[in-house]
Amino acid sequence: MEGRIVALQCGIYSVLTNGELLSVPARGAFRNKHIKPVVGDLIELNDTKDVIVEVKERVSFLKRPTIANLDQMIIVHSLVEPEFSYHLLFKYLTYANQNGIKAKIVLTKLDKADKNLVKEIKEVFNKLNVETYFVSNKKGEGIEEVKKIFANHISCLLGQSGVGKSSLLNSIDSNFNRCVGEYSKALGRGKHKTKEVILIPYENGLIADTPGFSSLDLDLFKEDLAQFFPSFNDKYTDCYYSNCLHITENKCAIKDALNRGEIPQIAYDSYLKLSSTASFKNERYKK
Ligand SMILES: Nc1nc2c(ncn2[C@@H]2O[C@H](COP(=O)(O)OP(=O)(O)OP(=O)(O)O)[C@@H](O)[C@H]2O)c(=O)[nH]1
Ligand SMILES: [Mg+2]
Ligand SMILES: [Zn+2]
Repeated sequence: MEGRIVALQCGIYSVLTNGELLSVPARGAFRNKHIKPVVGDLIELNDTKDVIVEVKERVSFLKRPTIANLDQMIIVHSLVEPEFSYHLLFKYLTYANQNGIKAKIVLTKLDKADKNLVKEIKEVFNKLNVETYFVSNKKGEGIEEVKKIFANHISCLLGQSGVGKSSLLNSIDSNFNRCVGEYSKALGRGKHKTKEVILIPYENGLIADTPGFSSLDLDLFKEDLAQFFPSFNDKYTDCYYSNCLHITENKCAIKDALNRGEIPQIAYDSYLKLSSTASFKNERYKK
C-alpha cells in the first residue's frame, strides 16, 4: 500500500495513507543500501502496514530542511523583528533556484511595517519576476490571497526563526494548531520554536512547517551565485565567457541587463557582496 511520509521523529515515520495516519519504522535493509526515507517521500508499506519497504523515485530533494518531492518553496520573511534583509532573501532565492524549486515570498508583520519599505520591496521583486505577498498574522490582512498559493502544491515554508512561519499556518487554518514562539529583542531573532519538519494536508496539497533557517546553513559557491542568483538563470548563458562571474568581465549579459534597468541595482550590489565572500567550488577557476 502506498503512503506519504509526513513526519519523522526518533526513527519512527508518520505515514499518511488513504486518510489514515500510521507510525511505522523503515526496513532495516535500507541502511545497507544507504537509503534514508525522508519527510515528503512517497513510500510503499508491507501488506500488514507496519514497515516501510520501498521509497519511490523523488521529483526533488532539498537537503536543508530535509524534504523530498517539493514543488514550491514559500520563503517567509518578516518586514520587522527580525529585521528585513534583501541580502537574506536573495540567498534563499538562489538556494531555491539551485535546487530547481519555484519560490514565492511571503512578507509578514505588515501591521508593524513601514509603508515605503513595502512599496520598494514590491518593485524590486516585481522586476525579478518573483511573486510577493504581504500579510499580518496579527490582523489577518493578506491571508485570503496567500491561501490560494498553497492549493494543489507540495510547499515548504522556509525562513529564519521568529519570522512567523508557524503563525502563518495558524492564520491559514486555526485547526493546524501550530506552536508559536517568541521573538527576542535582546537576541534579535526567534527562539527556534519549531524543531521538526512536518507536512500538513491542505486543499489537495501539503504544506511543510520547518525549523527556523539560518543564513549560515547555506553553502553558496561563487559559481552557484553566478548561475542561480535571482533572474540570472535565464540570462547568464548569453555572457561571452562561459565562466563569467558578472563582475569585471566584458560582454556580460548580466551587466548589460543591469544597465538597461532590468536588474535592480540593489540586487546586483547584494550579488557582489555575496560573491566576494563566497569561495570557488571548482578549483580550476582559482587563480
Ligand atoms: N505583529 C506581528 N507579529 C507576528 C506576525 N507573525 C508572527 N508574529 C509573531 O512572531 C513571533 C514568532 O512567530 P512564529 O510563528 O513562532 O515564528 P516561526 O517562523 O515559526 O519561528 P521558528 O519556529 O522558531 O522557526 C511570535 O511572537 C508571533 O506572535 C505578524 O504578522 N505580526
Ligand atoms: Mg515555527
Ligand atoms: Zn556575465
